[in-house]
Amino acid sequence: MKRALSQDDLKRMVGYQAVDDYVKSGTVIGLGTGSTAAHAVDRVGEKLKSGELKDIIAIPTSVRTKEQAEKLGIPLSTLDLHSDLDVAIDGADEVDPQLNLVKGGGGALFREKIVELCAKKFIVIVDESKICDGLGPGFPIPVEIVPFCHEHTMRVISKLPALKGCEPVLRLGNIANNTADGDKPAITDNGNYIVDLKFKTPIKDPVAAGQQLKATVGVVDHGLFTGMTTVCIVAGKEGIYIKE
Ligand code: ABF
Repeated sequence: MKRALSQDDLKRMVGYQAVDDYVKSGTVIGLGTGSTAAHAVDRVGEKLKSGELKDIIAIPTSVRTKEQAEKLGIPLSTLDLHSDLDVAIDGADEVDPQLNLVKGGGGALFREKIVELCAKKFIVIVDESKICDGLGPGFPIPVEIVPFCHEHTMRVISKLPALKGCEPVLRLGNIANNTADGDKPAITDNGNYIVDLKFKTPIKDPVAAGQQLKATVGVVDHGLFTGMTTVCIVAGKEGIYIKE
């Protein structure tokens, strides 16, 4: 009897597909963070080992991804040395009909954003559970803030007009854990805190929400990735499809 596909099978399918379709020899690539992106990183390692891919330089978006890539023997660099990437591949927490994203459930949103903005193509890989009609209620919007006066910054965020109705919750515990456990603030790879903004209804204007967050002193960056996606590769029980 055929085994039903698990969520991890779906994540692996899109991770492999993205590498097979978009990563060419002799290019500079951005490696995302999270359990879906980890499959793409594995695939790059596998193809380098078999000789199918050659002369890749990869920029990781987190310490976790850097460690995974090192173990696989993927040659790594930084944005300081390579500002122009051919392609970046990463997962997401939510994808809306305009391919705007919520990212940062894994706490790596700042490095993800700075790397993915430098890529000519940004390929988003998700299983179907991440597709939504509007960003906000399905997954809290993570915001990276500096620890100094963080309670003040959280109050300021809760009053931003485009974020009306949000409840800011300081993330506790391990950075990769988006359920608040532990009693100490989670610390990002950049030494900052993460605030998860909870919404009961979809954000009306994700671009304005992102702009207002970015203009707030104390905010490093936020998990709204608007207008960045080139294509989104989605895996559902019926197979893989592309949204662009
Ligand atoms: C990263 O990993 C994030 O920006 C997003 O928060 C998360 C998605 O996690 P997963 O692929 O494990 O569902 O891409």
